[in-house]
Amino acid sequence: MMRSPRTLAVPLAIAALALSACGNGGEPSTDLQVTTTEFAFSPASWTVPADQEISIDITNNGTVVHEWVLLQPGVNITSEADLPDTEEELLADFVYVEEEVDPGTTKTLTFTAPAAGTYQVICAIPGHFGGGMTATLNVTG
Ligand SMILES: [Cu+2]
Repeated sequence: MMRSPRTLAVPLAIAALALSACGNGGEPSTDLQVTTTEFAFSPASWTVPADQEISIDITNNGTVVHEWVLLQPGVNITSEADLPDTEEELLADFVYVEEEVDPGTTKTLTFTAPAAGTYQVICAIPGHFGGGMTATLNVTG
């Protein structure tokens, strides 16, 4: 027996509500969004499939420049003191991919998702991690 369109409509509506309420709702997606403010990412977690091309629209609703910085596999910081002193060391040893966005603007960052795992996202502008700008990228295998 085929399901009638009517019986499908309710589960689909519930799924759509869940997606709009919590970013990508824990389901892997290659098309992400984030809003930055002082001092938070919203949402603060995303789920993507491993090794796929990912696109994230980063909208800065704050009043100062913010960054979306995906840290390298195995790198987790608990305070800004864990970050190196130079931009060169930061890029070489900590950053997987990053984008910087001016207030009131949106940029789209594309990158290839790393292997399955849990990765930290931060804003590396001084004072912002300490203010609360940390988030999680979950990569599913
Ligand atoms: Cu910031």
